[in-house]
Amino acid sequence: MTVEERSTTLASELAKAERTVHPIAQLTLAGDLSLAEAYAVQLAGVAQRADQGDPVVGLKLGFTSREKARQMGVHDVILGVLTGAMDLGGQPRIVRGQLIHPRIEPEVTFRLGPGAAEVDLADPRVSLLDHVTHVAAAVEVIDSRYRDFRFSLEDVVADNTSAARFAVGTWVPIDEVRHRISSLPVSLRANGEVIAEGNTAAILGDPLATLVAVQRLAAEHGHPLPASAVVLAGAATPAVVMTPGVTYDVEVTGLGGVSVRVEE
Ligand code: OOG
Ligand code: MG
Repeated sequence: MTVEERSTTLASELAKAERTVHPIAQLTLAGDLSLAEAYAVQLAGVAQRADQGDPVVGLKLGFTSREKARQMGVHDVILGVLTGAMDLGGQPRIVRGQLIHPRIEPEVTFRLGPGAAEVDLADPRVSLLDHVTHVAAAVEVIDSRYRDFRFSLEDVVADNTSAARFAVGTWVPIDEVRHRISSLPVSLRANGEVIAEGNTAAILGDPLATLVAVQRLAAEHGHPLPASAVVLAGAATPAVVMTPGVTYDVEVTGLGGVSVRVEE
């Protein structure tokens, strides 16, 4: 089997787990997988989605919060891809039975201007930071395709960083909040009760710093960057298991909020 064939095969196994809502064993239990190979599996999966009419709409970072990385037992920042089908849109709802074991994360998200898609991310004179136009509060719903939500760094990279769904609050022009985005309180409520609290400072010390990591990893592994990309900066608190019948509200003080409901 060639390297490409192996990537495609492993990507198909992960896609099947997602489609059938049936978790699989970690890939690294069956054989060695380097980080570069894991990114190749991830990007093979993204190419399969695109072939099926589900386009790339953005990128996401994982493990940008130390607490979050500790929760999952990993040690490095990872990059994943967001596609159109993951966007929950204006009335965010999770349909029971479509996801394996969803968890919710309160996040901050950036929007890049259309020009960002044209730049050479490997060019040291280029800075994705200069392309940020808007910022918003966001929800990410992660759903590992691995049994028990357990994985190594390579496993979770191959599984597109557990990306499953996301919802974005109202976009705010970056210039209105640039000076205070590095330290805003973040809360997550379940049916009105606070279940997690954090601060945007937990996201690499400053959520804007994530653009540097996105650029580095995207250049290194060959990630696509669409026009007007959405970039999820990473969770500000550890992820929380989602329960049917519960409405979750994320609030980033001074930036906005977004809610998602899990159907009964
Ligand atoms: C990987 C995804 C982590 C974040 O915001 O840190 C992530 C996982 O924990 O399953 O999205
Ligand atoms: Mg996340």
